[in-house]
Amino acid sequence: MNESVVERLTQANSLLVITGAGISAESGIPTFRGADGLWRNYRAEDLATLDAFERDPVTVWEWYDWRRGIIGRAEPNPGHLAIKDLEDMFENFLLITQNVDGLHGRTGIRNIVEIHGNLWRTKCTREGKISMLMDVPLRSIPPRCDCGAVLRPDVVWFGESIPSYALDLSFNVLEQCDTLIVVGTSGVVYPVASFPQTVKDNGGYVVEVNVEPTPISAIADASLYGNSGDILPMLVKWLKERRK
Ligand code: BJW
Repeated sequence: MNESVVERLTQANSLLVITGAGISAESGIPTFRGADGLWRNYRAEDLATLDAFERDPVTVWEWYDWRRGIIGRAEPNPGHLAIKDLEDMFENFLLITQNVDGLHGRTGIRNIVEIHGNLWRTKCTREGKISMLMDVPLRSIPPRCDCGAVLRPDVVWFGESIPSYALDLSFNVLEQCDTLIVVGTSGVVYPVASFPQTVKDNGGYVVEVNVEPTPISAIADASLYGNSGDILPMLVKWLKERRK
């Protein structure tokens, strides 16, 4: 582990962690891009847009039903647990996750923004009512609300706005955060892709954890290459030793 990274992290006043699909890869959940990515078999614009859903809700729900099956059997991995440890170590802490799998929540983490929603929640396409739907597999596709309207997953698709409460909280924390750890994201989907640059512009320190370089590597102060389930627990261990 890079000594100066650990040293710098011990001095953090306000720690922000951002995660993407890579943090859940070691729980057996496919990422979106890359060799075994979800987009390899499906075109994003066929599945992750409102247009696609309105055209063919059955195909879109079948994709979510398949993913819910995988995620329902998955457990948080050492990377998720290490981020919960970081929350316990830093007074000012926020996790912004792009993941909709809910695995961070299952570690008991409290300060979390699920910026792209959660695939265990549904939204009524008529009334906008939000509900939980835990059935795996789904009993009927597409699932319907009590009012008879089709339900949609409560997630953010391409071209849709991030919910304002999630965006406001993220921007507030971005403005005051002095240290960012960005984990397992390809850094190509906005607005989150712009967050590391915002932290840099405000004079903050950015550490990237990924198995390979990404566009974020060019602006990060340090890049730690390897599995997040190995690197993050090691980082926590070193931080704890340094604080003794
Ligand atoms: C490991 C590992 C291990 C593997 N350990 N690492 C500005 C400029 C250009 C375009 C736009 C812009 N602003 C908005 C846009 C449009 C669009 C966008 O960003 N397009 C780009 C593709 C160019 N953004 C939006 O539409 C967003 N809305 C918005 O901004 O509203 C306002 C607006 C709209 C339109 C125009 C302008 C403004 C909404 C984005 C919603 C994204 N939704 C999805 C689906 C969510 C639901 C679902 O899951 O079903 O979110 S798409 C998908 O990508 C998903 C992810 O959260 C997101 C990011 O992917 P992520 O997490 O980075 O995964 P991967 O697979 O790409 O990367 C995995 C990484 O892990 C890799 O780097 C691996 O190396 C690594 N890894 N194993 C560590 N073990």
